[in-house]
Amino acid sequence: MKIDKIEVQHVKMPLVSPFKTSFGELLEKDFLIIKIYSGEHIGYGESVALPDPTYSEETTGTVIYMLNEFLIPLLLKDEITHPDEVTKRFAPIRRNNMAKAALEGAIWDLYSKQQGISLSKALGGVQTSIDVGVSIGIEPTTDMLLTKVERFLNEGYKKIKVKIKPGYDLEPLAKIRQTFGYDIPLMADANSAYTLADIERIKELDPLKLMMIEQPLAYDDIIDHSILQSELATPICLDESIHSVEDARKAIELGSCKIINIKIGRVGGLTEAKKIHDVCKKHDIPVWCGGMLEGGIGRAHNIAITSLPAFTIAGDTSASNRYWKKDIICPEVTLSTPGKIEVPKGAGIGFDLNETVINQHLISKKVYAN
Ligand code: OSB
Ligand code: MG
Repeated sequence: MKIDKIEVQHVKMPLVSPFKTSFGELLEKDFLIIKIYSGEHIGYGESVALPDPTYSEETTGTVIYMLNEFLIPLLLKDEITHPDEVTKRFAPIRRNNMAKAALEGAIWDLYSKQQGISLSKALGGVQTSIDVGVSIGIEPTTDMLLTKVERFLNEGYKKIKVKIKPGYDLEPLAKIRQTFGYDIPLMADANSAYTLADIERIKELDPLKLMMIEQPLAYDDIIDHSILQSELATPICLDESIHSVEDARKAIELGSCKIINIKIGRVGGLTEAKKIHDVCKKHDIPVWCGGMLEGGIGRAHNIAITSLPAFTIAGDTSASNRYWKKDIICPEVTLSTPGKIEVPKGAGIGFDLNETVINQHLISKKVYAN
Protein backbone atom coordinates (compact mmCIF):
# COMPACT_ATOMS: atom_id res chain seq x y z
CA MET A 1 0.00 0.00 0.00
CA LYS A 2 1.92 3.00 -1.19
CA ILE A 3 0.64 6.09 0.60
CA ASP A 4 0.78 9.25 -1.55
CA LYS A 5 -0.55 11.68 1.04
CA ILE A 6 -2.61 11.96 4.21
CA GLU A 7 -5.14 14.72 4.78
CA VAL A 8 -6.49 15.64 8.22
CA GLN A 9 -9.60 17.83 8.28
CA HIS A 10 -10.89 19.32 11.53
CA VAL A 11 -14.66 19.91 11.52
CA LYS A 12 -17.12 21.13 14.14
CA MET A 13 -20.82 20.21 13.76
CA PRO A 14 -23.76 21.12 16.01
CA LEU A 15 -25.85 18.24 17.41
CA VAL A 16 -29.60 18.35 16.68
CA SER A 17 -30.16 18.41 20.46
CA PRO A 18 -27.85 18.59 23.50
CA PHE A 19 -26.46 15.27 24.79
CA LYS A 20 -25.97 15.09 28.57
CA THR A 21 -24.21 12.35 30.53
CA SER A 22 -22.98 11.96 34.12
CA PHE A 23 -19.69 13.54 32.92
CA GLY A 24 -21.00 16.60 31.08
CA GLU A 25 -23.08 18.07 28.28
CA LEU A 26 -22.29 18.31 24.55
CA LEU A 27 -23.94 20.75 22.15
CA GLU A 28 -21.65 20.14 19.19
CA LYS A 29 -18.96 17.69 18.21
CA ASP A 30 -15.60 18.62 16.83
CA PHE A 31 -13.77 15.76 15.22
CA LEU A 32 -11.19 14.85 12.60
CA ILE A 33 -11.65 13.33 9.18
CA ILE A 34 -8.66 11.34 7.90
CA LYS A 35 -8.15 10.78 4.18
CA ILE A 36 -5.34 8.46 3.09
CA TYR A 37 -4.58 8.63 -0.64
CA SER A 38 -3.04 5.73 -2.54
CA GLY A 39 -3.19 5.73 -6.35
CA GLU A 40 -6.85 5.84 -7.40
CA HIS A 41 -8.19 5.04 -3.88
CA ILE A 42 -8.86 7.10 -0.75
CA GLY A 43 -9.31 5.49 2.66
CA TYR A 44 -11.48 7.33 5.19
CA GLY A 45 -11.08 7.42 8.95
CA GLU A 46 -12.60 9.49 11.77
CA SER A 47 -11.29 10.45 15.18
CA VAL A 48 -14.06 9.79 17.72
CA ALA A 49 -12.45 11.67 20.63
CA LEU A 50 -14.63 14.22 22.44
CA PRO A 51 -13.55 17.86 22.84
CA ASP A 52 -12.87 17.39 26.59
CA PRO A 53 -11.01 14.59 28.46
CA THR A 54 -14.15 13.57 30.38
CA TYR A 55 -14.98 10.16 28.89
CA SER A 56 -11.33 9.19 28.48
CA GLU A 57 -8.07 11.14 28.63
CA GLU A 58 -8.05 11.80 24.87
CA THR A 59 -9.44 14.93 23.21
CA THR A 60 -9.58 16.19 19.64
CA GLY A 61 -6.55 18.32 20.57
CA THR A 62 -4.48 15.40 21.87
CA VAL A 63 -5.37 13.40 18.75
CA ILE A 64 -4.18 16.24 16.48
CA TYR A 65 -0.92 16.37 18.45
CA MET A 66 -0.34 12.60 18.40
CA LEU A 67 -1.08 12.34 14.69
CA ASN A 68 1.23 15.19 13.83
CA GLU A 69 4.14 14.38 16.14
CA PHE A 70 4.21 10.59 16.18
CA LEU A 71 1.61 8.51 14.39
CA ILE A 72 1.61 9.97 10.87
CA PRO A 73 5.45 10.04 10.71
CA LEU A 74 5.49 6.39 11.89
CA LEU A 75 2.87 5.34 9.35
CA LEU A 76 4.69 7.06 6.49
CA LYS A 77 8.08 5.59 7.47
CA ASP A 78 7.77 2.22 5.68
CA GLU A 79 5.16 0.73 3.42
CA ILE A 80 2.63 -1.66 4.95
CA THR A 81 0.89 -4.51 3.16
CA HIS A 82 -1.97 -5.33 5.57
CA PRO A 83 -3.91 -3.16 8.09
CA ASP A 84 -2.98 -5.51 10.98
CA GLU A 85 0.58 -4.16 10.64
CA VAL A 86 -0.61 -0.70 11.69
CA THR A 87 -1.41 -1.94 15.23
CA LYS A 88 2.09 -3.46 15.45
CA ARG A 89 3.70 -0.29 14.06
CA PHE A 90 1.91 1.83 16.70
CA ALA A 91 2.53 -0.59 19.60
CA PRO A 92 5.58 1.28 21.02
CA ILE A 93 3.35 4.35 21.51
CA ARG A 94 1.46 4.04 24.79
CA ARG A 95 -2.34 4.39 24.73
CA ASN A 96 -3.74 7.28 22.62
CA ASN A 97 -6.08 4.67 21.16
CA MET A 98 -8.49 7.07 19.46
CA ALA A 99 -5.63 8.74 17.61
CA LYS A 100 -4.32 5.33 16.49
CA ALA A 101 -7.80 4.12 15.48
CA ALA A 102 -8.45 7.18 13.31
CA LEU A 103 -5.50 6.30 11.07
CA GLU A 104 -5.95 2.54 11.29
CA GLY A 105 -9.61 2.85 10.25
CA ALA A 106 -8.59 4.81 7.15
CA ILE A 107 -6.02 2.12 6.29
CA TRP A 108 -8.66 -0.62 6.66
CA ASP A 109 -11.00 1.31 4.33
CA LEU A 110 -8.18 1.84 1.82
CA TYR A 111 -7.17 -1.84 2.00
CA SER A 112 -10.71 -3.10 1.35
CA LYS A 113 -11.12 -0.63 -1.55
CA GLN A 114 -7.89 -1.92 -3.06
CA GLN A 115 -9.17 -5.49 -2.67
CA GLY A 116 -12.50 -4.44 -4.18
CA ILE A 117 -14.47 -5.80 -1.21
CA SER A 118 -16.59 -4.27 1.54
CA LEU A 119 -14.97 -3.37 4.85
CA SER A 120 -17.41 -5.79 6.49
CA LYS A 121 -16.13 -8.62 4.29
CA ALA A 122 -12.48 -7.65 4.87
CA LEU A 123 -13.09 -7.90 8.63
CA GLY A 124 -14.82 -11.28 8.42
CA GLY A 125 -18.36 -9.94 8.83
CA VAL A 126 -21.28 -12.30 8.30
CA GLN A 127 -24.43 -10.29 9.06
CA THR A 128 -25.98 -8.49 6.08
CA SER A 129 -28.03 -6.19 8.31
CA ILE A 130 -27.50 -5.26 11.95
CA ASP A 131 -29.81 -4.55 14.89
CA VAL A 132 -29.38 -1.08 16.30
CA GLY A 133 -30.39 0.82 19.38
CA VAL A 134 -30.23 4.37 20.59
CA SER A 135 -28.57 6.14 23.51
CA ILE A 136 -30.61 8.82 25.30
CA GLY A 137 -28.87 11.44 27.44
CA ILE A 138 -29.98 12.82 30.78
CA GLU A 139 -33.10 14.83 29.94
CA PRO A 140 -34.30 17.98 31.74
CA THR A 141 -37.57 16.29 32.83
CA THR A 142 -38.93 12.73 33.02
CA ASP A 143 -41.70 13.72 30.59
CA MET A 144 -39.11 14.77 27.99
CA LEU A 145 -37.31 11.46 28.55
CA LEU A 146 -40.55 9.50 28.02
CA THR A 147 -41.26 11.46 24.82
CA LYS A 148 -37.84 10.50 23.45
CA VAL A 149 -38.22 6.85 24.47
CA GLU A 150 -41.59 6.74 22.70
CA ARG A 151 -40.18 8.33 19.54
CA PHE A 152 -37.28 5.89 19.31
CA LEU A 153 -39.49 2.88 20.10
CA ASN A 154 -41.76 4.00 17.27
CA GLU A 155 -38.74 4.12 14.96
CA GLY A 156 -38.17 0.47 15.88
CA TYR A 157 -34.87 0.83 17.75
CA LYS A 158 -34.04 -2.51 19.37
CA LYS A 159 -32.31 -1.19 22.46
CA ILE A 160 -33.14 1.90 24.49
CA LYS A 161 -30.16 3.02 26.54
CA VAL A 162 -30.69 5.69 29.15
CA LYS A 163 -27.90 7.63 30.84
CA ILE A 164 -28.11 7.60 34.62
CA LYS A 165 -26.27 9.13 37.58
CA PRO A 166 -26.83 9.13 41.35
CA GLY A 167 -30.16 10.89 41.96
CA TYR A 168 -31.33 10.28 38.37
CA ASP A 169 -31.61 6.52 38.16
CA LEU A 170 -34.36 4.47 39.79
CA GLU A 171 -37.10 7.05 39.25
CA PRO A 172 -36.74 7.69 35.49
CA LEU A 173 -36.08 4.00 34.74
CA ALA A 174 -39.12 2.88 36.78
CA LYS A 175 -41.23 5.47 34.94
CA ILE A 176 -40.15 4.00 31.61
CA ARG A 177 -41.10 0.50 32.80
CA GLN A 178 -44.49 1.74 34.09
CA THR A 179 -45.22 3.51 30.81
CA PHE A 180 -43.88 1.06 28.22
CA GLY A 181 -43.82 -2.21 30.15
CA TYR A 182 -41.22 -4.86 30.84
CA ASP A 183 -40.97 -6.13 27.25
CA ILE A 184 -39.09 -3.16 25.83
CA PRO A 185 -35.30 -3.67 25.58
CA LEU A 186 -34.09 -1.21 28.21
CA MET A 187 -30.64 -0.63 29.68
CA ALA A 188 -28.80 2.06 31.64
CA ASP A 189 -25.34 3.61 31.24
CA ALA A 190 -23.77 5.24 34.33
CA ASN A 191 -20.45 6.32 32.78
CA SER A 192 -18.61 5.55 36.04
CA ALA A 193 -20.84 7.68 38.27
CA TYR A 194 -21.04 5.22 41.19
CA THR A 195 -18.72 3.51 43.68
CA LEU A 196 -19.05 0.29 45.67
CA ALA A 197 -20.43 2.42 48.51
CA ASP A 198 -23.57 2.76 46.34
CA ILE A 199 -24.06 -1.01 46.08
CA GLU A 200 -27.47 -1.05 47.82
CA ARG A 201 -28.75 1.72 45.55
CA ILE A 202 -27.53 -0.10 42.44
CA LYS A 203 -29.15 -3.36 43.61
CA GLU A 204 -32.49 -1.52 43.78
CA LEU A 205 -32.38 -1.51 39.95
CA ASP A 206 -32.51 -5.35 39.77
CA PRO A 207 -36.33 -5.57 39.86
CA LEU A 208 -36.47 -3.38 36.73
CA LYS A 209 -34.99 -6.29 34.74
CA LEU A 210 -32.68 -4.12 32.68
CA MET A 211 -30.81 -5.81 29.82
CA MET A 212 -27.63 -4.59 31.52
CA ILE A 213 -26.07 -1.71 33.38
CA GLU A 214 -23.09 -0.20 31.60
CA GLN A 215 -19.93 0.91 33.43
CA PRO A 216 -21.44 1.67 36.85
CA LEU A 217 -18.06 1.99 38.63
CA ALA A 218 -14.73 3.72 38.00
CA TYR A 219 -13.53 4.20 34.42
CA ASP A 220 -10.31 2.27 35.13
CA ASP A 221 -11.71 -0.50 37.32
CA ILE A 222 -12.25 -4.22 36.82
CA ILE A 223 -11.86 -5.36 40.46
CA ASP A 224 -14.79 -3.58 42.10
CA HIS A 225 -16.97 -4.43 39.11
CA SER A 226 -16.33 -8.14 39.80
CA ILE A 227 -17.50 -7.65 43.40
CA LEU A 228 -20.58 -5.75 42.23
CA GLN A 229 -21.40 -8.33 39.54
CA SER A 230 -21.28 -11.14 42.12
CA GLU A 231 -24.04 -9.38 44.10
CA LEU A 232 -26.08 -8.02 41.20
CA ALA A 233 -28.65 -9.94 39.13
CA THR A 234 -28.50 -7.38 36.30
CA PRO A 235 -25.63 -8.10 33.90
CA ILE A 236 -22.80 -5.56 33.97
CA CYS A 237 -21.47 -4.35 30.61
CA LEU A 238 -18.02 -2.75 30.58
CA ASP A 239 -17.26 0.24 28.35
CA GLU A 240 -14.59 2.66 29.71
CA SER A 241 -12.55 -0.10 31.43
CA ILE A 242 -11.78 -2.13 28.29
CA HIS A 243 -8.95 -0.83 26.07
CA SER A 244 -7.49 -4.05 24.68
CA VAL A 245 -8.02 -7.76 24.23
CA GLU A 246 -5.93 -8.27 27.39
CA ASP A 247 -8.30 -6.04 29.39
CA ALA A 248 -11.23 -8.05 28.02
CA ARG A 249 -9.60 -11.38 28.93
CA LYS A 250 -8.89 -10.21 32.48
CA ALA A 251 -12.39 -8.80 33.00
CA ILE A 252 -13.93 -12.05 31.76
CA GLU A 253 -11.65 -14.15 34.00
CA LEU A 254 -12.49 -12.01 37.05
CA GLY A 255 -16.23 -12.08 36.32
CA SER A 256 -16.30 -8.27 36.16
CA CYS A 257 -18.96 -8.24 33.44
CA LYS A 258 -21.26 -10.48 31.41
CA ILE A 259 -21.32 -8.28 28.31
CA ILE A 260 -18.74 -6.03 26.61
CA ASN A 261 -19.30 -2.83 24.66
CA ILE A 262 -16.68 -2.58 21.89
CA LYS A 263 -15.78 0.91 20.66
CA ILE A 264 -13.26 0.93 17.83
CA GLY A 265 -11.69 4.21 18.99
CA ARG A 266 -11.42 3.23 22.65
CA VAL A 267 -9.55 0.01 21.80
CA GLY A 268 -7.16 1.49 19.21
CA GLY A 269 -8.70 0.27 15.97
CA LEU A 270 -10.51 -2.43 14.04
CA THR A 271 -7.77 -5.06 14.41
CA GLU A 272 -7.96 -4.88 18.23
CA ALA A 273 -11.78 -4.66 18.12
CA LYS A 274 -11.83 -7.90 16.14
CA LYS A 275 -9.52 -9.57 18.68
CA ILE A 276 -11.82 -8.54 21.54
CA HIS A 277 -14.78 -9.86 19.55
CA ASP A 278 -12.95 -13.19 19.14
CA VAL A 279 -12.06 -13.62 22.82
CA CYS A 280 -15.63 -12.73 23.83
CA LYS A 281 -17.03 -15.21 21.31
CA LYS A 282 -14.77 -17.92 22.74
CA HIS A 283 -16.13 -17.24 26.25
CA ASP A 284 -19.77 -16.78 25.19
CA ILE A 285 -19.72 -13.13 26.20
CA PRO A 286 -22.07 -11.19 23.90
CA VAL A 287 -20.75 -7.92 22.52
CA TRP A 288 -22.28 -4.82 20.98
CA CYS A 289 -20.83 -1.78 19.30
CA GLY A 290 -20.77 1.39 21.36
CA GLY A 291 -20.94 4.89 19.94
CA MET A 292 -19.14 8.21 20.39
CA LEU A 293 -21.64 10.49 18.61
CA GLU A 294 -19.80 9.71 15.40
CA GLY A 295 -20.07 11.47 12.10
CA GLY A 296 -20.87 9.28 9.11
CA ILE A 297 -17.38 7.83 8.64
CA GLY A 298 -17.21 6.57 12.21
CA ARG A 299 -20.78 5.33 11.86
CA ALA A 300 -19.80 3.36 8.73
CA HIS A 301 -16.87 1.71 10.54
CA ASN A 302 -19.23 0.79 13.40
CA ILE A 303 -21.67 -0.82 10.96
CA ALA A 304 -18.86 -2.89 9.41
CA ILE A 305 -17.51 -4.24 12.72
CA THR A 306 -21.04 -4.96 13.98
CA SER A 307 -21.47 -7.43 11.09
CA LEU A 308 -19.14 -9.88 12.93
CA PRO A 309 -20.98 -12.88 14.46
CA ALA A 310 -20.68 -12.22 18.24
CA PHE A 311 -22.34 -8.79 17.90
CA THR A 312 -25.64 -10.28 19.03
CA ILE A 313 -26.98 -7.29 20.98
CA ALA A 314 -28.17 -4.11 19.25
CA GLY A 315 -25.46 -1.44 19.35
CA ASP A 316 -25.55 2.35 19.77
CA THR A 317 -25.09 3.04 16.04
CA SER A 318 -28.27 4.96 15.29
CA ALA A 319 -29.26 6.60 12.00
CA SER A 320 -27.47 9.81 10.97
CA ASN A 321 -30.55 11.93 11.83
CA ARG A 322 -30.27 10.92 15.52
CA TYR A 323 -27.46 13.48 15.89
CA TRP A 324 -27.04 15.39 12.62
CA LYS A 325 -29.15 17.70 10.55
CA LYS A 326 -27.00 16.65 7.61
CA ASP A 327 -24.31 13.97 7.93
CA ILE A 328 -20.88 14.09 6.21
CA ILE A 329 -21.59 10.99 4.10
CA CYS A 330 -23.92 10.17 1.24
CA PRO A 331 -26.17 8.37 1.37
CA GLU A 332 -26.73 9.04 5.08
CA VAL A 333 -27.17 6.15 7.50
CA THR A 334 -30.86 5.24 7.69
CA LEU A 335 -32.87 2.38 9.13
CA SER A 336 -33.56 -0.10 6.30
CA THR A 337 -36.41 -1.69 8.27
CA PRO A 338 -37.42 -0.68 11.81
CA GLY A 339 -34.41 -1.02 14.13
CA LYS A 340 -32.10 -2.35 11.42
CA ILE A 341 -29.29 -0.93 9.31
CA GLU A 342 -28.19 -2.61 6.12
CA VAL A 343 -24.47 -3.43 5.90
CA PRO A 344 -23.20 -1.80 2.67
CA LYS A 345 -21.94 -4.16 -0.03
CA GLY A 346 -19.85 -1.60 -1.95
CA ALA A 347 -16.06 -1.46 -1.64
CA GLY A 348 -14.63 -0.18 1.64
CA ILE A 349 -16.97 1.62 4.03
CA GLY A 350 -19.55 1.77 1.22
CA PHE A 351 -20.35 5.47 1.61
CA ASP A 352 -19.09 8.55 -0.26
CA LEU A 353 -18.25 11.78 1.51
CA ASN A 354 -20.49 14.82 1.28
CA GLU A 355 -17.77 17.43 0.73
CA THR A 356 -20.32 20.26 0.76
CA VAL A 357 -21.33 19.43 4.34
CA ILE A 358 -17.69 18.90 5.35
CA ASN A 359 -16.67 22.29 3.92
CA GLN A 360 -19.55 24.02 5.71
CA HIS A 361 -18.15 22.85 9.06
CA LEU A 362 -14.43 22.86 8.28
CA ILE A 363 -12.15 24.56 10.83
CA SER A 364 -8.74 23.62 9.41
CA LYS A 365 -6.96 21.18 7.16
CA LYS A 366 -3.44 19.79 7.10
CA VAL A 367 -1.79 17.73 4.35
CA TYR A 368 1.10 15.32 4.88
CA ALA A 369 2.79 14.36 1.62
CA ASN A 370 4.87 11.20 1.47
O1 OSB B 1 -20.67 5.95 27.27
O2 OSB B 1 -21.45 5.08 25.53
C1 OSB B 1 -21.02 6.07 26.12
C2 OSB B 1 -21.34 9.17 23.91
C3 OSB B 1 -20.15 9.78 24.18
C4 OSB B 1 -19.28 9.22 25.08
C5 OSB B 1 -19.61 8.03 25.72
C6 OSB B 1 -20.81 7.39 25.44
C7 OSB B 1 -21.70 7.99 24.54
C8 OSB B 1 -23.00 7.45 24.22
C9 OSB B 1 -23.60 7.83 22.90
O3 OSB B 1 -23.66 6.78 24.97
C10 OSB B 1 -23.58 6.73 21.94
C11 OSB B 1 -23.93 7.20 20.55
O4 OSB B 1 -25.12 7.30 20.26
O5 OSB B 1 -23.03 7.46 19.75
MG1 MG C 1 -20.94 3.91 27.79
